[in-house]
Amino acid sequence: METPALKDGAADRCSNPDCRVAQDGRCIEGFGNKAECPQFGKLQIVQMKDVADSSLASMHGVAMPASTTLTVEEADNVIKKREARVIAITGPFDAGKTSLIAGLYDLFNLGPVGSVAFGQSYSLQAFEEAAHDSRATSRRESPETNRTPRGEVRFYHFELFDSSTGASPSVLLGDRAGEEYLETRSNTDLAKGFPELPRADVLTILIDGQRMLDAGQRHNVRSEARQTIQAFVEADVVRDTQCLAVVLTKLDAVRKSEDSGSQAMHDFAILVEKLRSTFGMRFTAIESFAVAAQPKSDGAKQGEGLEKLLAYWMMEPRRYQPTQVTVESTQTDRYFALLPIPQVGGIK
Ligand SMILES: Nc1nc2c(ncn2[C@@H]2O[C@H](COP(=O)(O)OP(=O)(O)O)[C@@H](O)[C@H]2O)c(=O)[nH]1
Ligand SMILES: [Mg+2]
Repeated sequence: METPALKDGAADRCSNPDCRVAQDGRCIEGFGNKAECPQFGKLQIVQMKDVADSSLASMHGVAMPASTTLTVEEADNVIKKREARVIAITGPFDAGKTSLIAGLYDLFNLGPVGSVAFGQSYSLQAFEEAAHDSRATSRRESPETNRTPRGEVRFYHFELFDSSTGASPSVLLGDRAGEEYLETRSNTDLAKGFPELPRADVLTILIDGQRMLDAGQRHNVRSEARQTIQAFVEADVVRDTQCLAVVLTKLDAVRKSEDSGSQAMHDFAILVEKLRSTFGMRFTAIESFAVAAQPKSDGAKQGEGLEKLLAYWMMEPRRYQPTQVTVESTQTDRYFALLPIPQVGGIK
């Protein structure tokens, strides 16, 4: 796996964690010209051996290969040890969940996203794989992707710095197969086995812009979204300390469709209002966003809308505090039963 090189305009950084070139301009390898250094201008891959004092390295009994996605247990260790934002990215298959994660990673490769700069990641290889897959998929006509496997949530990890607030949290993005979220509509108890939901500071639900263009599907898309949130509420896995982000994806396609684009936008706005009136008391805030994480046309810029969504994700949360209890991640029902009552504090 190649280390991802930064593109033009990227921040001055070196993938060698010992190199201070960004601070004092001196290359630790002694290269006179930064362009000659094979490490310069690459994102930093965090190896477990390099982070002796890190939250993950100091975990007991968990061996994690470097740069992959995190399990629930590993994510909990990050949450316990440092300031974190947990984002559950939900929505049906093909709504654009993996593309959203990959699109954000692509933006960080170009430099800060608004006031938010990339620090490091425990999941760099996983981001790189998602981005590669997402770019390859976006070049194909058929929506065939490397499907997110069923039965597990995977957390992508960033450490970010927000210069507007001074916060430097870990951000954990939970990704799971979309079919599983849809299945909660007929069996709400399934949602109790989704550990990313009670942990989430921002529950993010994606609304597939492409499907919203289809008059035959539009109604289904809206009712799926409402029923999915309803299932989460009935399963008691949402907290009133959480924020909800309702995200219309594939904005480029929506804008390009002259006939149905404005109808799709209009219906999306109605959906958001409906969610506010039905679930407003259940969440700290409900906000809507429109994004083009991986546009296939010139209807939107690459990554359009992600800066605003990221700013929402970065808000200081009310916190879920994981317990010290360690249980097998397969015992999700039992694990859920062990979750403590969330602590209150932070935004309202
Ligand atoms: N037009 C357009 N297509 C997109 C965009 N983002 C994702 N897609 C496409 O939507 C399909 C599903 O994306 P994916 O991220 O795999 O969805 P997931 O199943 O929710 O993870 C793929 O064909 C993507 O190329 C976008 O911004 N614009
Ligand atoms: Mg996916």
